[in-house]
Amino acid sequence: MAIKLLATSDLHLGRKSASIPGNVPEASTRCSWERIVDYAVTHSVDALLLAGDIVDQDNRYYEATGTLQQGFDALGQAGIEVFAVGGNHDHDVLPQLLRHQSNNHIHLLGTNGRWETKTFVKNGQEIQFAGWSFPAGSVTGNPLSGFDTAPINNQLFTIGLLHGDADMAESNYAPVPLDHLIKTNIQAWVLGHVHKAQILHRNDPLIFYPGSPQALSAKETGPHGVMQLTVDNDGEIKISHIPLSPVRYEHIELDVSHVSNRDDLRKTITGGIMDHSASLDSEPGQQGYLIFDIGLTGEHTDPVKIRAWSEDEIEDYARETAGGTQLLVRKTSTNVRPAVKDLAAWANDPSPVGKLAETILAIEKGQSSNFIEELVAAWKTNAKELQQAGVYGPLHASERLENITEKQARQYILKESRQLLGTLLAEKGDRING
Ligand SMILES: [Mn+2]
Repeated sequence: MAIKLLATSDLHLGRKSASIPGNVPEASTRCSWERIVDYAVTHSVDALLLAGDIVDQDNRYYEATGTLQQGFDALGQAGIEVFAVGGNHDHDVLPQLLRHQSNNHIHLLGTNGRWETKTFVKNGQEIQFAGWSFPAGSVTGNPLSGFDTAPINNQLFTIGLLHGDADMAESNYAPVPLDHLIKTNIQAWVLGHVHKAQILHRNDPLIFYPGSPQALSAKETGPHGVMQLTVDNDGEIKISHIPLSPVRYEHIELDVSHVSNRDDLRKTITGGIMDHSASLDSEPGQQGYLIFDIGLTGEHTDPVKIRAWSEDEIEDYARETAGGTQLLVRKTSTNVRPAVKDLAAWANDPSPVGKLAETILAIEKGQSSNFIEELVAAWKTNAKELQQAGVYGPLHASERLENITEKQARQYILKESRQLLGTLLAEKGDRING
């Protein structure tokens, strides 16, 4: 016999996945909560583990709590227990919700920032959970520094539940060194806060982020779902990812060098989308959405036209796979190299076209110039200001722009230079031809 568990975090009940048109139920994270509960009941799961941020801070009283309670009730009727810790978003709402309802099968561990353990028994097999909940909306200290091993029974298989930022010392969301988690004498750690599913440590102990069960925006590409764990009598643990998200975001690149008319471009886009969706290990499935960001690449004599055609093409773009998944395009970006006969010759020209040609060639060769250095510095300053702007303040570190790097700056400048050169050459061509 074995104990079967489902682990999840960061559902953010009350929020909706971005870029889904209309007011469809699949956009709401309620959809994933219902899928999780349904999966737990139909697959006879023994317990559900929630590692924080199940309820979204901004919508915590509006629609989220009723939805959460309905799921808890269905789990209770099926005899499924829930072990949970609070995260930075739901540190206050979970204790309130659990106080006022008949939720004896729901165990919120480690309230007030104090570690707590609880055992779980099934068919004579006993395991224990150790958990810590956020006492407030942010925690700058390592939550494991207050970790007391005394209440832990070392004879039992132990699973730790913690919402926090592994190996992010500067984080305001319970930064915890991975080394510290490894040394705790706990056999498995279920972590919350990071939305991408990832296994940080395979064995002794197993340490992982199950990730958010529902992808919330185009930044959260790839499969999202829950982790299933089985713990057998000998303490052997197996882990597998169960995709449940009704929406999946993908970024793809398509070469448009061969495109000579609108029809070619349409075929390229549709073909690329179909090929990519067929290649995925998991589509969102029935009544699900696969939403693409498409980067157009290659070399073309008229990148401006490519861009205009692509914008027409993706407006109201909608297809469907044989499996019933809705295919949508959120946006295209054009990074097409202008097919200029002799970019190197242009590079000596004193005109703006020449300056752009020189810049493109230098970045492509990994070289630099004073002009490029100035652009990189300006880009970095702007990116930093954008990142620190008030509107981004409430976002988690994991939701912010990626770190501002030299490489990103150069890629951005290369893309914009190509775009601008294409535009200038197209205008030149218009004048000559006109
Ligand atoms: Mn969080």
